Amino acid sequence: MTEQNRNPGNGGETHQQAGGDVPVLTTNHGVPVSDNQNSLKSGARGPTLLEDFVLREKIFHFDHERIPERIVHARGSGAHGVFEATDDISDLTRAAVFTKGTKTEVFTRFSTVAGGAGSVDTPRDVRGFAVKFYTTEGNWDLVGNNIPVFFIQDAIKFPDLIHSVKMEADRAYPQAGSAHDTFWDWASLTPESTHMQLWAMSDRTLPRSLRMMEGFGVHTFQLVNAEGKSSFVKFHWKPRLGLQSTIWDETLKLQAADNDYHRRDLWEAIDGGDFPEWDLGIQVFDKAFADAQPYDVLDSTKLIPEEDVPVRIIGTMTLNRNADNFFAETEQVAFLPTNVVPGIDFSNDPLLQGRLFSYLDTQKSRLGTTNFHQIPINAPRNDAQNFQRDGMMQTKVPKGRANYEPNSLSVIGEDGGPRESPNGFATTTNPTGPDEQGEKLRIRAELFGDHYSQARLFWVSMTDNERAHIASAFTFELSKVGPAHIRKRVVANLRNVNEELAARVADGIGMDLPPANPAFREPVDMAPSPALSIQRNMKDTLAGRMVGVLIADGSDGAEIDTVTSAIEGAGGKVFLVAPKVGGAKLADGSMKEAHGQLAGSPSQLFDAVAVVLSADGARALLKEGAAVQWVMDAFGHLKAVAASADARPLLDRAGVEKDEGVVALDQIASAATKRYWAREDGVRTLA
Ligand code: HDE
Repeated sequence: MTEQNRNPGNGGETHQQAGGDVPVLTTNHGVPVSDNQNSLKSGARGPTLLEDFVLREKIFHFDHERIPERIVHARGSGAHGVFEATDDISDLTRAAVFTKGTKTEVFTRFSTVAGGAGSVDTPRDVRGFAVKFYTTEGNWDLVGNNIPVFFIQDAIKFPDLIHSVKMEADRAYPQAGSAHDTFWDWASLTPESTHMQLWAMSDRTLPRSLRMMEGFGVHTFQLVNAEGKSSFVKFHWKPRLGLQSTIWDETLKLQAADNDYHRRDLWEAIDGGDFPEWDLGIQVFDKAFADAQPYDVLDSTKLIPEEDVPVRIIGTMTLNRNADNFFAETEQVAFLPTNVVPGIDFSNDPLLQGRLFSYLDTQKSRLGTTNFHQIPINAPRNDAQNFQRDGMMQTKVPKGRANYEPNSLSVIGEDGGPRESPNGFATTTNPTGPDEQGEKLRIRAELFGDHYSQARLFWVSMTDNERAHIASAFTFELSKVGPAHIRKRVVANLRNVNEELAARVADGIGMDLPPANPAFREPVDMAPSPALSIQRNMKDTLAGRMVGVLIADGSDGAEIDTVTSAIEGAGGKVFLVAPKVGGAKLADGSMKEAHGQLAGSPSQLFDAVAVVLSADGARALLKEGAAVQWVMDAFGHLKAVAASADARPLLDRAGVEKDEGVVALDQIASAATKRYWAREDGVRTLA
């Protein structure tokens, strides 16, 4: 408990004094501080004195509070959790983290890519999905994205990609999106980015929640068993809540309603004990499979359809604890794709290979010291033991003289230090894949030249609605691109993916269809992969979802209770919205407190809505633009709209037409689990 004390000598301001169990305020060097609110002056109205070490330390520390933000993935949210291995895969890997039944502490950070740390949560952007496993054999970092492929095939192109997508160099905008000249200039000149362009323009980049997106290791890795036998592997995270995205208009409005929408959603879910879970899955295959595919498994612009190699679930991650301190943990966490453990190894994917040196370098410059691994969030739980010494901010105190290897001091009774382990990490000598070595060439393998087959695969695997969204997204982004020659090049490239897509986009931006861009390698048609569609992989559930309930003076308390218990009974959450934050005076005269005020709680924040109004209440709200918009948006964003009979005039004013998603209050629980896709305009079936 803090005892507050008014200091009469200083204008009666508040001073908090230590007492009882309350710790004494000290400087960084432990010197007790008597006054934290007044600097040392030469007389009450005189100059501040240089000798005031309390003031200087406080301000100096503050001046240095910021560290360089990540060049990419600057804006992120992190949480602690646990990974439990649920299947025996000892035939595939000797990694201890995968021993069935083993529980391993993890820290996971989700991020957007292009925006700075202070940008918003909901731009159209790829999401980072990085997990640090603190295993008994050291840290394993699976640093992936929510999209299974990447824009480029070779790490040497990464700075170009990132420079083009981040804010433009002269004007410093846009802050977080790809809808601008430089990105599309670069992308249209880089045909290998076509497949990922389709993913980026799809609903994958508009997740409803970080808890409702998949994660992918992207690259091909290797698993190595105790006998040294290796297999190729791709890693997948599958959210237990199913996949879900928002639609574009909803996303734009979400950004206006809450810049921290995803961060808040994750925090509040964990804080409320609603722990998000993902299953970890693997696609395992061998060289014979790899050699038989029309794509190169070392090419990160390609995926392996789940229909060809099913995803085998081998464990579950549960995020069950929010960070105690954002800076110390989420900001300082340093992921390194080089952090692999015995039993997991790299492949020759040239994009992965390039990442292997980048991250160590970036962490050293970002965190300012070669000892960044000693920061608690980065420190392995099995204690690092080696002869690396000194460096800035060394926090350990190594003992003894032996800081070199080999040494023999232990024989004379001194600690000779750590020794190698026969079970330690050893690069596999049994690479599963194309491990050709040869002349030194700046070159890529033959099959890397196919830039369109999997973009086609993605297109044909979408539902009609998802295809409409992709065409609209290209149209939107290209509408933000000034130079006509760039727009033309993007469309010329899309003709190699699908003629109808190209035609829709050309029409959308008002352009004649340009000749197709010559394909370096003729694309092949692959069988559709339903696993790639979000709409097909949504779950009809209220778990993890929130229903907004609009009430006003005169609403019926019994109706509110019915709706609330139906939603909560189905595992959802209720958010009561009223014109005044204090709540509404119900029909029986009692006051019902609201969770939020109408203008600050637009319906895009919810997965479905219910409108519980009396005839007078509905009449009053007809004049409130925010109320009409609330209902109109919920309907337009394809959500269930449940309403009391008396609320109908408000629904009519909002243009709500009757369909199976517009229901009576007692139907809310089942209606709210779905989106009503038939409401969308401009959706055509695949030609
Ligand atoms: Fe990254 N990437 N990346 N990346 N990346 C970084 O490391 C880089 C790539 C990914 O939450 C940086 O700590 C290169 C693919 C995530 O802290 C940097 C290349 C994938 C995160 C870097 C890639 C990723 C990063 C910036 C091309 C998906 C955030 C700050 C070879 C598999 C991790 C930092 C977090 C972060 C470099 C490509 C995912 C500069 C050179 C492919 C999730 O080191």
